[in-house]
Amino acid sequence: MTRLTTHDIAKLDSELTQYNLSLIEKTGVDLAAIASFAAGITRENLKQAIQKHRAAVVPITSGQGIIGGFAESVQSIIQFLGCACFVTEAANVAGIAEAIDRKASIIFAADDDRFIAYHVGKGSYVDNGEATGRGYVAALAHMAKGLKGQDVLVLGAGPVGQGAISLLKELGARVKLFDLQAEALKPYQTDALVTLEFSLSEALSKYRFILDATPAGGFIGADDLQPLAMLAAPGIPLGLNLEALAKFGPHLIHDPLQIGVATMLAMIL
Ligand code: PYL
Repeated sequence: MTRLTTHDIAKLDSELTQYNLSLIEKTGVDLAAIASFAAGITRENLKQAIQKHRAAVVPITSGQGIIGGFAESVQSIIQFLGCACFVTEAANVAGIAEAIDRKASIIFAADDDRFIAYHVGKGSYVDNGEATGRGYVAALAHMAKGLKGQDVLVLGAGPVGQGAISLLKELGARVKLFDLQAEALKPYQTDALVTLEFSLSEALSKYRFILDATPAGGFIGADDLQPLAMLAAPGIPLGLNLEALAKFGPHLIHDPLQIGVATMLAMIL
């Protein structure tokens, strides 16, 4: 998983309303609708369930340490969806204890390897990778006005790609999977619903709908894609180069945290 920088999330909270409007423009629905679709609940269910919860975000100092603005950005996305949320004063285990003392029902926390939402009552958790993959497929499905029976190219079979594949299968899409690591493809070699692709350039030109779940940046050029290509790209940095971004921007879903965090909340409730 690529580690975000403070720069990646600098204006996230102040631009959430504008971001939500751009989602509606591209997909026809808002962040709450995308997250609830990914979680398999209605937007109304999400709004009702949220009222019963209070979330905490606990900063974690392990590994490369705290990312300036990360906890506050997660908090702003959760609050934007209408859920009460606070960032604990303390970090790490003291922060977890503070969250529980302050009656948090859901605890969000990320180190350099995992980012999870933990449901205190149920004792279960949701992983950001799976949630992000499902959330981005939900956005792509709305932008494409449905993916049933459609070929969808998934780049990357890591946690995000795996989350994406699980929802694509539920939607009846025909999954085409590319990954540089043969090892990552092993679980799908006997999967009848997934076709493996071995040439990136061929796959990019062959499929209109693309989910880029790789951590590689700038490897997709404007001429690599079909003229009517639609892309959902959770990966940081962005896989499209600047020329491709200029051409496909209106049909590209890409953000550093919003869809992933919103879907974590919808899935954990
Ligand atoms: C969850 C993000 C999405 C993309 N990359 C992931 C990342 O940057 N993970 C590291 C998060 C570290 C957070 C730090 C803090 O501020 O609590 N431990």
